Amino acid sequence: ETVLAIDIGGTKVLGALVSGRAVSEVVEIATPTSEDPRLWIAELLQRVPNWRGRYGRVGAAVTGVVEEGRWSALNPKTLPIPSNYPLIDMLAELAGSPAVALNDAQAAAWGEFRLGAGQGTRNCVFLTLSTGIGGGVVIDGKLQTGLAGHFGLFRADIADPTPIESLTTGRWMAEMARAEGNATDAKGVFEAARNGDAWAEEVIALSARRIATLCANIQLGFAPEKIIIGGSIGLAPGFMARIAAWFDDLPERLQPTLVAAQLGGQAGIVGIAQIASSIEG
Ligand code: ADP
Ligand code: BMX
Repeated sequence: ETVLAIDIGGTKVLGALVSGRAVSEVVEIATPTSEDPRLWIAELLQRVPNWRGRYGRVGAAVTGVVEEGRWSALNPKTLPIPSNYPLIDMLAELAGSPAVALNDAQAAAWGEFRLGAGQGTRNCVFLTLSTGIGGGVVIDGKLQTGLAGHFGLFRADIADPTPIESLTTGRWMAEMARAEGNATDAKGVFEAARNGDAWAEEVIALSARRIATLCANIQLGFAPEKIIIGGSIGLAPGFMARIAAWFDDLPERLQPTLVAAQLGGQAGIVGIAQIASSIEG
């Protein structure tokens, strides 16, 4: 069955028609800044009027926490989502079909577990290094949903509300660039580093070191067979290797195994399509 699959991140929204692993007609827009999430979906659907009638289900993989069909931000700096927004009802109404929704990294974890780099494992963790840091955990073949896996919100100190994602990924890299007088995004920081700018090199090195710390702690928490890395920052050339280089300092049995998402930036839409196809309705 064909699924209208939508991935809403802090930076971009992807839409596609997905059937199993086959992804067709991907569209991408910058995440809208209007207040009402209904307008975000409407903006995407307006781009693809000819998709009507070509899918039987709709599934959304979204930044933020989804509990009983309701959607909220944990870190409004990643995306300011109205609290307890009735996401599944809105999707079903706009798309005119049965709907499912899950956190973006959880959906991607499921996509990778079933059809990507997590195949053959029983326990794996997916980490998206993107606008923020998202996590999805599969334990004994079962995807953990709701709040579980929100590693980007881990803090170093309960008395300091700054989460690790605000010290490592997209939004932070852009802030660091601004502090250097460069109005650019994380992508621009990677470009600057390739051009030999020392400040950009330092930003990337510090981010990789902090994320290596996070991965080492995840390994102790869940002992996943693999930690699968996705997101545009996670998949930027050389970045995973910089994280993994820190593991050499750990005792061997504590070292995580990092692998790149096989479905790349499509892990979320493939994963949510798998889940949408399996529901009744
Ligand atoms: P989202 O968070 O919306 O799911 P992404 O996974 O694309 O989206 O992550 C967005 C972040 O990745 C932004 O901070 C953006 O600047 C950065 N980015 C996009 N492309 C690249 C690239 N080629 N190299 C490094 N960073 C990138
Ligand atoms: C944040 C949190 C997670 C999300 C992660 C990655 C919000 C709005 N989002 O930790 O739910 O999985 O960001 O999101 O609180 P992305 O936009 O970087 O993919």
